Amino acid sequence: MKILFLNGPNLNLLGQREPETYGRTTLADIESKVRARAAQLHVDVEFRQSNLEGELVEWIQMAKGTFDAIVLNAAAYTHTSIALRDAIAGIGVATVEIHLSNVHAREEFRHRSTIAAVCRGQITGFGAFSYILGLEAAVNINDSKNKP
Ligand code: CA2
Repeated sequence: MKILFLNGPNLNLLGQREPETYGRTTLADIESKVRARAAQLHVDVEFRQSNLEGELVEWIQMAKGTFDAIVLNAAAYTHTSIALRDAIAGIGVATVEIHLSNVHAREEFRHRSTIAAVCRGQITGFGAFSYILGLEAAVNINDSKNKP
């Protein structure tokens, strides 16, 4: 099984700024934690970050036929992007929406997600552990799909 982790704008700054909201863990630290758990679960992961909406759209499109699931922290594009929503809806690859912070406990504009309805579910508020929960959810979706 292959899982694609996609990270949206500014997540490359994790651990360097706003530690009160996002903690001190860097995206590279999170990737290491995900890789360690993925090895235990015997799944392959690919981890990418982009500040560009179009690049994220292209990565989602190319996941079809290559990856079994996507775990997506779309960052600010979560709240604005119809392009990401259309890409997810268009490929038919199970996608799990994740967030470090609890978006529902923050500003009103973060309560709305343009992608939630086309994702299999949403994991929000568990810090770096949201990525591990996203991984577990993706594996569980795939296992359920392959059960007779
Ligand atoms: O909680 C999350 O994971 C978010 O997706 C993070 C986004 C935010 O726009 C979403 O509402 C919730 C922001 C990612 C930017 O992260 C930064 C990290 C350090 C310094 C500045 C930004």
